[in-house]
Amino acid sequence: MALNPLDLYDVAGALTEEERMVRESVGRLVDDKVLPIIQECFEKHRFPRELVPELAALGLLGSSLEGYGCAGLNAISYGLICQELERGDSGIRSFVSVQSSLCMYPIHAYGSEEQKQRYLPGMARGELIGCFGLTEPHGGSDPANMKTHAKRRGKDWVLNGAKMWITNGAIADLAVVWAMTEEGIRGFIVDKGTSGFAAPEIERKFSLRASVTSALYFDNVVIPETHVLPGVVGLKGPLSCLTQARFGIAWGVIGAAQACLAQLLDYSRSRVLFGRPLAQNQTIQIRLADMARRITTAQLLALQLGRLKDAGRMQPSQVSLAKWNNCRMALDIARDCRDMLGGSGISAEYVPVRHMLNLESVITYEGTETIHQLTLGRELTGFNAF
Ligand code: TGC
Ligand code: FAD
Repeated sequence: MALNPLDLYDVAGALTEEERMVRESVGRLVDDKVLPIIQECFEKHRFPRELVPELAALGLLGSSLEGYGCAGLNAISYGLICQELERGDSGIRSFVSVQSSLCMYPIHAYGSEEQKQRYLPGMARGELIGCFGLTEPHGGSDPANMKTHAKRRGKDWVLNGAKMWITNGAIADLAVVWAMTEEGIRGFIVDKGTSGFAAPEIERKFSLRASVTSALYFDNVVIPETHVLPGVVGLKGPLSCLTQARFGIAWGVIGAAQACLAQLLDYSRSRVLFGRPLAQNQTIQIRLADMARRITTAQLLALQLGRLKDAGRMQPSQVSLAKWNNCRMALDIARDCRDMLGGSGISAEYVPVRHMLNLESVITYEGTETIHQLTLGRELTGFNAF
């Protein structure tokens, strides 16, 4: 029996019935609703906001959270959601990552009951959009050196500073913003329209053009105590959110790589050069085989990471290894597929160049490749080399 070139080790066969159903239903959404419009969205630099109700209807927003209208799915299901969405476009997966792992997760994990009731059901329904402000203009890799700060004034807080490269910022109804206080780093929920708060979109991007990226500015923004996340103080607050989102990215990028390889397999069979299909050349076969090897390795890594997460045993450095390996794998495959398409590789008719440009962001955000290498280096040696 011929193997599935996109799933050589039958990872699909290792899934539970529920996980398989999640993957299939998200896959259908991507085939029917994302793929027909996404290239045009990318070209026009437009986030397809009309898809948000569809994502919500399938339970994809805050899918691994319990209660508050969330689906309560396991970690592997969340990974499969990301994988299918990113097969469409990294921008759609980014939207879901930020909404679920970076905005709903901290409210769920660290928020008061009132905050959870106020925000989570609306966010699960896609009626409220969230963003996550950690990175600052002077350097995102070292968030401990945070300049955005909040000072107590009576019963309120006053927030000042700036955040940069914030996904969903300009379309967000609320921002979870991390700021330095006298007690350490704390999380603040800033509602859209709060006086002194602005979220202008960053317009000139070559990457993630179907996603909204913004700056956030805080000029004496008054935040009531009811909008402070009570459950966490310190850098571990935002870093714990990143662990959730990085897990999803490690799965998501597999989808982007699969989309590129699938297109290249078709193309290399039908393109005839020197009297034979491109696919009949040894060097082309070696390149395709190498892609399949790397995708398979990434799939198995993600699956085991998901099992560790579902068992409550996943460690941040394991997530770093997977984010690093799988982003590198996907970016290299997208670039190599672009090359094997020849001149067509730069055409909007083919997916690799869009995935390649997107993956330049994905390998950078949620911790650059270097940050994850150094995280693993620290795990192995015990020395902090940051
Ligand atoms: P360090 O001393 O290592 O840690 C401080 C405290 O945090 C704890 N911790 C973690 N907790 C949970 N998950 C993790 N991944 C954690 N990593 C560390 C740690 O145990 C400690 O706790 P405690 O109780 O002892 O205080 O902190 P450090 O200052 O040495 O920094 C370490 C480093 C460099 C790895 C960290 O700063 C880092 O990860 N930098 C990269 C920043 C980053 O990834 N930013 C991403 C911004 S969000 C984004 O990009 C969204 S894109 C989304 C999209 O569109 O899809
Ligand atoms: P820098 O930290 O300035 O790094 C520059 C270079 O220096 C990198 O190559 C880095 O690897 C290297 N470097 C850093 N430290 C070391 C070291 N110790 N040793 C050797 N090399 C080092 N952030 C959010 O908070 N929320 C979001 O929603 C969000 N969305 C984003 C969406 C997009 C499209 C992009 C591009 C970014 C987004 N980010 C977001 C920001 C992202 O997390 C940061 O870009 C990333 O963490 C890197 O920070 P930086 O851009 O300031 O680069």
